[in-house]
Parts: sequence; structure tokens; C-alpha cells
Amino acid sequence: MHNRLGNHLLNRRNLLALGGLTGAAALLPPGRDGRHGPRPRRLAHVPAFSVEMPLPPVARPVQVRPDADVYQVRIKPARVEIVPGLLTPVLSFGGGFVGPTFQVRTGRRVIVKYHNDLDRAANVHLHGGHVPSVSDGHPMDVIDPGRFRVYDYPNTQQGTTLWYHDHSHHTEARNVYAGLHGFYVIEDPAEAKYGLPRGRYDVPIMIRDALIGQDGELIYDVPDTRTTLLANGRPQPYFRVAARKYRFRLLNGTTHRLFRLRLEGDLPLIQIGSDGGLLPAPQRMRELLISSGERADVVVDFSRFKPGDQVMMHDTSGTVLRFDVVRRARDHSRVPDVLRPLPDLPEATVTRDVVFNLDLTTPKWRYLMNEQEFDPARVDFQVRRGATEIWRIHNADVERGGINHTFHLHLEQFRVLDRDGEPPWPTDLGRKDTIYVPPGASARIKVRFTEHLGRYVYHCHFLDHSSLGMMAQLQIVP
Ligand SMILES: [Cu+2]
Repeated sequence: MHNRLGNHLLNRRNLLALGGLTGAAALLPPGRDGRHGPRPRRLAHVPAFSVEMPLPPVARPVQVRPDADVYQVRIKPARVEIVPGLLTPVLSFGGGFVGPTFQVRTGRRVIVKYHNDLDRAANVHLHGGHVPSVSDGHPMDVIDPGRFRVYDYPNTQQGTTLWYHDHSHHTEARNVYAGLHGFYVIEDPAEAKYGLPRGRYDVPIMIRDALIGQDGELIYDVPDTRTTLLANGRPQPYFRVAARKYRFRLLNGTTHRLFRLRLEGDLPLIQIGSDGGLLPAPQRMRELLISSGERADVVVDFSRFKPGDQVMMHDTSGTVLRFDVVRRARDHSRVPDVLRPLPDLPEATVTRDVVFNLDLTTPKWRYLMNEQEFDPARVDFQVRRGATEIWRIHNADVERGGINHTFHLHLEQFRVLDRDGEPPWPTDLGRKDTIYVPPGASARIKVRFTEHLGRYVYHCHFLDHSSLGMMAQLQIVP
């Protein structure tokens, strides 16, 4: 009896964890803005620093054509080891908890055929990608179970760290939480001259959180409960480094969290790039604020350390990972004082307002942008191709201690002009596609819509919010 009940709960948890429909509605409202607190449950014991941080596998093309590299990836359920000794059912791109890393080049077209082997719809959004509408992974363009879809990426943008993740409407938060995420790194021949760390010293690190039950199951609950920090899919791992400079491509792969990252002893995080590529100049940071979906390209110099030394990377909520210095190494890499200049944008001809707001007055809270829930049949902003626009992003949620939001625009990288009339934050510099907007605050961004036409979305990148409606649609017209 007791066991059967236990099994029942376990099965139900697995269903929830993997996005089944049973009871899902009850678990949806996220975070401190939600109606449910954490429920009592048995959690896995997660030891710190007991596993090495893995590198996601690198995707290999199945065909190299004169005009494009062709890849195939299966979206499928998998069982992976996250906590040592436990197998966790996840949703995966290609079988791993962090999908294969695409390493592509500026100017080289890539075609990816994704087969959906799941029992539910999914899709693939290339976050930060400058891609035609049909390949963007619009929330309504889903791949039904048993079907496939071909995504065509021109890779005309400059080198940068993108990522790809599920964006199927209403299910994106739980699908990404369950593992539908991976890196897409655009390498740019124009970057070679800077002499930055490269090859094995250029390392992507996806940082995210999780709540893991005693049998290894990923539990999808309110974000505040996700207390286990993962780096490339393993809890608080160690990573062996040489005493030299590294380039770390940091991604906040959570669906709903801010990280404030710091290295032990205030070792600087030298930020060289953000969402859309290299910065005009490196920024030495003691603390790096990075919200869901954002990337920060940083150089860390371990040359002052000797073998045997350890350097922790902390978030305010706990330790993320530990760098173990294991050897000395020659280092010919450098961080030049001047990196990639940002071209001027034309004068803006259109100004728009985007307001995040939760309606707490209805029994079922409503997650709104400009007072409306997402409706795929509605175009919220019609944009002229070629136009340069200023968008004022405002977070109106100041009640109940305030609710955080993040803003993500598909298709184009933007610049942050100012925040409440003050200069942008250090982490706003460069080309951005995602920014954190605190309660009551505003940010002005400037963006130019270049060659592509069609439907795209912009939304809160706390996917627990966007999946409930905090998303809107733009259409670019000739
Ligand atoms: Cu939000």
C-alpha cells in the first residue's frame, strides 16, 4: 500500500517532470509570484565537486555540401546521469542532457533536420540567430510527434555564442527545464586577429538549476525550489584547468533565474563578448549579472595560480563550479584593449512601448505584455523592413515586493541605450538579445530590422512567464 502510493507519486512526478498533462496546471504559477509553496518531498542527495564538468559533444555534419553543412538531430527521451549514481529521465537533443554543440562559421550555411521522437510536440528556436522566419522556431511552428522539420541557418551574423532550445507554446518552460537546450557557437574568421584563447581553452559552460528527486527525477515546480546548480548538466562539478587564460562562453540556461557570478578572491571575469558577439573593449568584472537566456563571453586568467590551487565560481545562491589548477602551460593568447567596434545605427524613426504586467486580480493570474496575453492570431507590432526603432521596455510589476522579468527579442540584436535615463549597465554593452528588467524599471533599446520578413516574437525570457502568455508578436513587412 505504502509502496504503491510511493510509486504513484513517483510516476506522477515523472509525468510532471517530463511535461505530461496530469496535474500540470496546479504546478504552473512560478516563483514568489506563484500561489504554491514548495511541497514536502524526498530529494536526491547531491554531493558537491564529485564529478568533472563535461563538455557537450560537438555536432558532426552528416553531409558536407558545397553550399551548406547538413546535420540531423533527434529530439528524444533519454536517461542521463546528472547526480552521481542516479539516472534522470530527460528530454534531449540527441541523447545528452545538454545537446550537441554546433560549431559553425560566419558565412557558412547550416541545415539541421530535427526529428521529433517524443510523444509530444516540440520545436527548436535558435536564440539570438539572425534567421528567416520559417527557421526561427516560432512558438506555433511545432514539430508534431513522429515528424521532422528542417531548419535553415544562413549564419550571416558575426561570431558569437548562441543557443538553441524548445519554444513550443505553453510547453517551452517545462521542455527546456527537462533538457531541450544546447549551444550554437558561430566562429568568425574576423576574430582570429585578436589572439583570444581558442581550441581547448575556449569552453562553453551552461549554468542552470534543477530540483532533483530521490530517484533522480527532475521535478518541475516553482522556480524557487530549484536549488541544485548545474554546470554543463552536472551538479557543482570541478573543471581541470591549466595556469593560463581561458575563454568561457557562459550561458544562463535556466527558465527562470538570475545569476550573480563571482570568482573566489575577486579574480576578474574579463568580459569580451555578450549575446551578439565581441564587445568594443573588454570589461573587467568582479560580479557578472546574467539572466535566463543571456550569454557572457569572459576570459579568466589562471596564470597567477600553481598546480593544486582551486578557484570557486559562486552565485549568490551557492557555488556553481570549482576550477582545479592542475598544470602550468605556455600561453600566447591575449586580451587586446580594443576588440570589435560597434557600427553606428541610423536615427530611429519609430518608438514603441512594451510593458510587462501580471494581472493579479483574476482567480487565474494573467501574464501580460501591453495588457494582453499572447495570441498567435494577433500581430502586436507591424515593423517596416529596414526600419530603426527605439523600444522602451518597462516592468510594471512592483506589487508584492516586485516581480522580475527579462526581455528577449527574436531575429535582431539590439543595443541598450539607457536604463531609467541612466547609462546602461556594464552587462548591457555590445549586441544584446536578452536583458533583465527589474520591477518598476525601464530600459530603452535601439534595434534595426534588416533583411528578413515575416512573423517573430518578443517575450519575457523567464519561460515560466512566456509560456503563460507574456509574449507578443511582430510582423516585418516590406
Ligand atoms: Cu517575466
